[in-house]
Amino acid sequence: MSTKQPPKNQSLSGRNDIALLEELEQKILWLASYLIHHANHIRPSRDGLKVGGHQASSASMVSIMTALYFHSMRSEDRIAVKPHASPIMHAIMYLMDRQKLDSLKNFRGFGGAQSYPSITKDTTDVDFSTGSVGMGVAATLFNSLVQDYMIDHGWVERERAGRMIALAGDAEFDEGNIFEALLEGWKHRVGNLWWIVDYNRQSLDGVVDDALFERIKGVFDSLGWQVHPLKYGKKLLAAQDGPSGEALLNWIDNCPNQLYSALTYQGGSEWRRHLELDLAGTSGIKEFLDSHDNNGLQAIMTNLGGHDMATLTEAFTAADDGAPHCFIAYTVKGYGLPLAGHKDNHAGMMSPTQLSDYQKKLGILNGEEWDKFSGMKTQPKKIQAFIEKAPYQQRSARQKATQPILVPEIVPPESEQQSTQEAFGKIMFELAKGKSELADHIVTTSPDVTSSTNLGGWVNRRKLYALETIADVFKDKRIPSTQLWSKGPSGQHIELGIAENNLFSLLGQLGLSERHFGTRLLPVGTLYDPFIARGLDALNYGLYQGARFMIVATPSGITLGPEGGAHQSINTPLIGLSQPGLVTLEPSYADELAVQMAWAFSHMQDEKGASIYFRLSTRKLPQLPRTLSPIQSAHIIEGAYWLREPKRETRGIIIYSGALAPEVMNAAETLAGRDHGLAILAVPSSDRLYKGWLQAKRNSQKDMSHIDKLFKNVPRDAKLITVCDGHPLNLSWLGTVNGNPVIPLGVDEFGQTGDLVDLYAHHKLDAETIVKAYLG
Ligand SMILES: Cc1ncc(C[n+]2csc(CCOP(=O)(O)OP(=O)(O)O)c2C)c(N)n1
Ligand SMILES: [Mg+2]
Repeated sequence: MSTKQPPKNQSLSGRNDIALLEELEQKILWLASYLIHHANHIRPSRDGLKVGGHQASSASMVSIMTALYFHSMRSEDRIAVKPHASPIMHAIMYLMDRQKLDSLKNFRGFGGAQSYPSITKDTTDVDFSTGSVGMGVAATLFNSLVQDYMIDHGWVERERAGRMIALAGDAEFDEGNIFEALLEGWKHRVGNLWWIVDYNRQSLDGVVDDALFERIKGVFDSLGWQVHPLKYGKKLLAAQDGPSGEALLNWIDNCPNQLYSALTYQGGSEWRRHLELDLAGTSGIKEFLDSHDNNGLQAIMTNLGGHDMATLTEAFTAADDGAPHCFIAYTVKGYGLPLAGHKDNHAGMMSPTQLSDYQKKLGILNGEEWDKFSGMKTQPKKIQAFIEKAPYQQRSARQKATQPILVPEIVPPESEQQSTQEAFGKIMFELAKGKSELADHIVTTSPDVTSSTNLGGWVNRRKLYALETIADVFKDKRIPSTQLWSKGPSGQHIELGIAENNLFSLLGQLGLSERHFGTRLLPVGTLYDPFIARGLDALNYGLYQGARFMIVATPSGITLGPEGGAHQSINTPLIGLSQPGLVTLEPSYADELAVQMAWAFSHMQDEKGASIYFRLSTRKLPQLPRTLSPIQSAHIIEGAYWLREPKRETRGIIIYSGALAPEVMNAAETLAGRDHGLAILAVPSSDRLYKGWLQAKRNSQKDMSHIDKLFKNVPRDAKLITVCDGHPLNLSWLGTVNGNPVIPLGVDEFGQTGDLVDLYAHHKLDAETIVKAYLG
């Protein structure tokens, strides 16, 4: 992988005060351990639940994080902290005067410092939320790609590029999303990326396989990363020079992870016993052992690179070339605590007695547990000055985009017959052709389904994004193709491989561009609707972080017919309905889509807005000959409008969403002669309708919700026949609004191949079933 232009180096001279860093490290470890202890043993419990926190997982990260925050990180760098090391992050923020003491005291309490770093819930400046292991690690890679995009589009100065740093647990590398991301990163030649692996050789349940890291290292090597194993600290390296040094380091190299962990837990006397036995006869070993007491022996045998300040700071300083770097930092889980090395220590916590002994050892007086300097040898003033001078402290407050980006008029494409997917493609094409701020800030992406989701026209105009210009060979050779897809730094479409996880991870970072880089992007990602499930955790992760993006999922439902059951989506409307941070829209007609898209681009920018999920279809529907009135448009945005209003004699209402509109129209035609009271309600967004209703009910607002208003004249005994190409729950909730009886039509079993006539009949979504339901 070629390296990037290295970002401007801030001078780190004079920062190399290892002793002070070591002192700070001890203070941070204390504060992190104590804030967990306080939450579990001191703060009164009102519900009897264990509060938790991870003292051992935090301890293994303490040296790395001290080195980074107080020495190596620059103000532009962004960091994803291993979820269960959040106490270390909170302690560091507290020392830097960026975290309130009250929040520490309320760790894991309501409104307090969060269990896992959270952009939206922590009050400090968190760069990446973490929690679902693997997600935060991959997020740094995608944010690096977004940074390149921002630089190439002139929104970030190249010299101000930050390093994207992930602090990962070793067991996080069991998560497949990391490897999916790595391959994608290689394709896009991402750089300015540091992944620092806390190689404590332990996971939640036990000890990690000895050889695992060799394999993982191989992956990084083959993908062009610079890999830096930080195995031995300076003391161990110095011991190497002694007569028994080589033998000693060989012994450590060959020591199984399980044994190393166990000896770390047991301490000096056990190290001695094993070394005496295993290295008996080695020249110089006796002298080596005799020259260290048990504490000294424990210190030297656990002097791993990931806890050695000089090793860490040197390695970080040397890695300033813009390339992707992976540091495999050997650490001890529970480092410096009585929990060190024990395989069951993941959720382990120091007992009050152990904590009190630890406090005494550090010289922290009773009552001074939260004091920033208590027990430290160096003068508080000197420490304070050191903390203030850390390059990280030059971070300025997050920039906010000043003005929302105006959304130009979106005209519905004209055609008597068209699908919503087609209409989406045409709208995007028109935006691409036109000159608007909106179009310039849109960035599209798709996991290998760009053309089959109808984004091809947009890409023809706005081109593919790449670091360097790459010619379109087909075009140059004058081979006719509908895809004129040249690549270059000004392109606005980021092409991804098939992994949907990556799509959502990228959208999550694109959707945070304003937070990270001060300029808002409007990301639009397309995929097939059923494969949303493939990337659900990444989708949830992006939304949890507050990212704003638009997903266009198409085709959808059983309406994609011949593609069969593996491609037919059933429960996606319910995912949309129940997912916080996401508004789900499922129009039937091109004019509805146009109204919703214009609204959606604004809503994505609204402080109280959300991300958007369009569920679109490839079925061409005869369009309704109409021009929408402002009231109709407003109703479309609210989620529903009457196609045929109810009357006093109404005994049934057909309510539908999406691609099944023709079945409803056919049923209405059949019923036309027989029943004059038939009403038809179009629901282009069950989600908007539901949320509006829920909010009004919960707030017992005097204002009626949109559905309350629409249902005002609906007779109480009128039957609601709900029709959608997805799980029937999507619309059947409407029965609870006024207690009307419901006949919920929809899909609740796996699909299969077939044409629409057979499939709709099989799933009981055809006009005949609707008529029967109405008359029955
Ligand atoms: C997706 C996901 N699965 C499971 C968990 C529960 N979990 C939290 S930490 C952990 C083990 C992590 O081990 P490692 O990454 O080595 O971190 P360490 O505590 O050793 O530093 C697990 C399984 C989680 N947070 N996220
Ligand atoms: Mg681990």
